[in-house]
Parts: sequence; C-alpha cells; structure tokens
Amino acid sequence: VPRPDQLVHGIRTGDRRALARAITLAESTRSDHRDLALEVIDALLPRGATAIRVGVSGAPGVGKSTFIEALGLHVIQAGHQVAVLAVDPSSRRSGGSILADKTRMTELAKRREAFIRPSPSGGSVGGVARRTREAMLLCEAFGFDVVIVETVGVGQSESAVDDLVDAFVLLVQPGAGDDLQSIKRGVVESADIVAVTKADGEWVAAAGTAAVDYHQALGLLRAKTPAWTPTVVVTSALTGDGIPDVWLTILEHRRVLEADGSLDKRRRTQAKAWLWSELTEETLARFRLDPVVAARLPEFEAGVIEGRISPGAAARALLRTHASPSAGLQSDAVTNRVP
Ligand SMILES: Nc1nc2c(ncn2[C@@H]2O[C@H](COP(=O)(O)OP(=O)(O)OP(=O)(O)O)[C@@H](O)[C@H]2O)c(=O)[nH]1
Ligand SMILES: [Mg+2]
Repeated sequence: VPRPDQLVHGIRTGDRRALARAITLAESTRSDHRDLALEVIDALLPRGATAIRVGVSGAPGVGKSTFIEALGLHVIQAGHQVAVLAVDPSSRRSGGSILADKTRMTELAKRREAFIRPSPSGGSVGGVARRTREAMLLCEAFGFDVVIVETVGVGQSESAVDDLVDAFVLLVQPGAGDDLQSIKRGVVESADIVAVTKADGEWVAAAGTAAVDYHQALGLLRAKTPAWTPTVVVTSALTGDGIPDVWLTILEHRRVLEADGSLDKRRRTQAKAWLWSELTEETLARFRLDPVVAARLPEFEAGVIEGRISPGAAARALLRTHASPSAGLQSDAVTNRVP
C-alpha cells in the first residue's frame, strides 16, 4: 500500500497509476484503505469549482456509453481533459456490463486526455454517489476539467447522480413508451438537458417527434433552477449530429448558473447533503457491525414479523442496545446516559 503523500504527489504530477490507486482505495470496504484515501483527498482540497461536472443517465441500452464517447471526443477536441466515471448499480452482481462499457468507449479510452473508470456502486443507490463523488474529486485534483458520470436509469440512481453534478443530461430514444415511462418516474424533472439520441437512419423523424413531446413535458414541470429552462437537443452518437450542440448547451447552462450564483449554491447544498449521506451510511454500518446488535437482531426481526412488537419499538430497543451494550434489557437507564 502506497503512502498518502506519495499518492498526493503522484496525482499532482500527472501519474495516472497514482490516481487509479487512490480511487481503488476510496472504493475499498477496508477501513484503513478508506482512511488513507480520505487523507489523500483532504490533502488535495480545497479547489475551486472549476471542473464541469456532467451526469448522463437513461434507460439501459439507450446509448449512454456511445453518447459519452462521442461527447468526450468532442470535448477533448475543444481542448479539455475528460474523466468518465461509469457507475453501474448492478455491478456487484454482474461484472459483465462494466467491462462492456469500457470496451464500448474504445476510441475515448485510447486518448491520453481521457480517463475512463468503471465505478462499482456496492449495490446500493447511496453507494453510487458516495464513491463516485470521491473518485470525481480525485479526477479533478489530477487535472480533469470535465467529469462525466454515467449511470443506468433505475429510478433513484438519477437523483443520486443529480446530487453529484452541475448539469444532468437525460438521454432518451425515440419511442412513446420510453417517454411516458421516464415522465412517470419523475426522471425528467431532474433533467437540465434532455438529449434525444439515435436520431439517425429510420429514427430521424421519430426523434423529432420525441423532442417536441419532451419539450412540452418539460414546459409543464416546475423549474429546477429559476435561471435555467431545461433544453431538448436531438443527437446521434453514431453520426455525431447534435453532439456539439449538447456541449454548447452544457457550457451555456454553466454560464447561466455561474452568473446568478446558483452553481455555488448548488455545490454548497450538495456538499452538505454529502456529509449527511456519509453520516447516515457510516452510522448504519457501525450499527450493523455492533456484535450486541447482531446478536439481538434476529429476535427483534422475528418479533416484528410475527407482529409481537411494532417496528418502531423494535428499532428503538435495538438502538438503545447499540448505545450501551452493557445495559442490555434495562434500556431506560441508557436513555439518561450522557456520552
Ligand atoms: N443508431 C444508433 N445506435 C446507437 C446510438 N448510440 C448507441 N447506439 C446503439 O445502442 C446500443 C446501446 O448503446 P450503449 O451506448 O451501450 O447504451 P448504454 O445506455 O450505455 O447501455 P447500458 O450501459 O448497458 O445501459 C448499442 O448497440 C449502440 O451501438 C446512436 O446514436 N445511433
Ligand atoms: Mg453504458
């Protein structure tokens, strides 16, 4: 295991292996690895909010990776360095799709201005934001000024990604079923930009129709930020049509949010939410690891399942056990205990 100062130095001087190792440590479930990663991250802080953070989400197979590759190549051409963090909520169960993602962005992966990193989410929605955010900070400290986060649209993961980025791009493809589904799920609500992709060949006309539908649907929604009206862009990752428009829209979104102070506000809110998500996850993890809790959990679970004790009462009793293992059943004594 490398020393933190070595990793910090490596990341500051453009050593990609140091960046990759730091991200691996951040993603580790081992507490000592996490400590190390956080030491590295904190040593690299603070930085201004200079990097552009873009989230790309959409249904499985909608074309996210292909779109990101096309956008990434365009962004590199515009003189930027781009990091792509591909989050797969299902990665714990099947490593397959992540590998496929990586191979799909073959052109982008060849570029030295790009860094592509599949990010395991640990199977939880919370995990998406948690580890990816740290990977994002590390990438930015390394010098990537554009970070794109890909996530499969499986309901809650979009809002987890939205909490992470400046601009949220929702990718959709022509087809009414898809439109209705996303609107129903409230996904469209978090979109700053809706990109109707696969607008090529036989799909061109349908893509135009879908764009109008989305434009109308967005008009009915409450604005996420007063300054920005969500924009619909028609693209094809295959032909490259509309990709420059997407990038211009992202830049315009950035300019608008910066001008009225909402970018700063957004990032502050996100940082605070991040703290609370860390506290929630850490606290829960510690609670679960507590041997006294683990020993007593089955009886309380059984009690709740069989209707002998209410979930609320069981939770409180277990929490009291956790707060003071020695107190055991005399839980009232624990309530008065001052830590
Ligand atoms: N015609 C056309 N096909 C596309 C376009 N973009 C992607 N595809 C195809 O759509 C399929 C899925 O593309 P991906 O980029 O892997 O989609 P994804 O959303 O990343 O998929 P998952 O990560 O598995 O959810 C592939 O067969 C692509 O070749 C496009 O702009 N036009
Ligand atoms: Mg993909």
